[in-house]
Amino acid sequence: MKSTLMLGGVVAALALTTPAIAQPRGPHGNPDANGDGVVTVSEINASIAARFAEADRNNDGAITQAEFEAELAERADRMKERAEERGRKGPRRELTPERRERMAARMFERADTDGDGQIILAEMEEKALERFASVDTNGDGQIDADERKAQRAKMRDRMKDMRERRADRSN
Ligand SMILES: [Ca+2]
Ligand SMILES: [Ca+2]
Ligand SMILES: [Ca+2]
Repeated sequence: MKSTLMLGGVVAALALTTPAIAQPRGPHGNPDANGDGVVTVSEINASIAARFAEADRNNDGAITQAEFEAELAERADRMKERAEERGRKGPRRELTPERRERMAARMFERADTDGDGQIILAEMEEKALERFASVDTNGDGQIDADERKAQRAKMRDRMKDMRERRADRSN
């Protein structure tokens, strides 16, 4: 039961700190800017920069925890709206604010690699490139449809694991 309501928030949080390599479509979800079906490092960097600018609300070049939380909340709302537009049911219940805050704090910590309490673009890029490399299994600097598919399958497994672990815990 708990699994479905957590999922929206988890996906939103993942989407904020990691490039959406595996996401096929969506206003912020598709880094394949020129639509040729492969995603390059420069497309990822452009997508990260756009996301960073959006989250850095006061444009001072750093994302604070408050900015991060605000962005996360907005994203979760947007995802819910989009799901509803497509006729799917959103999470049955909202994440409680406490829960969302806790999750945001964890995500923030992970993204703030030097632990100075703010996320700068370089930190996001670094994470993005790490992830890019892990998805680009043949190492040609591009992520093609097959690699994307493999990544999506991996994500699905991860979500499933998370759900199962939650189910175990609530038993
Ligand atoms: Ca800022
Ligand atoms: Ca930092
Ligand atoms: Ca590749």
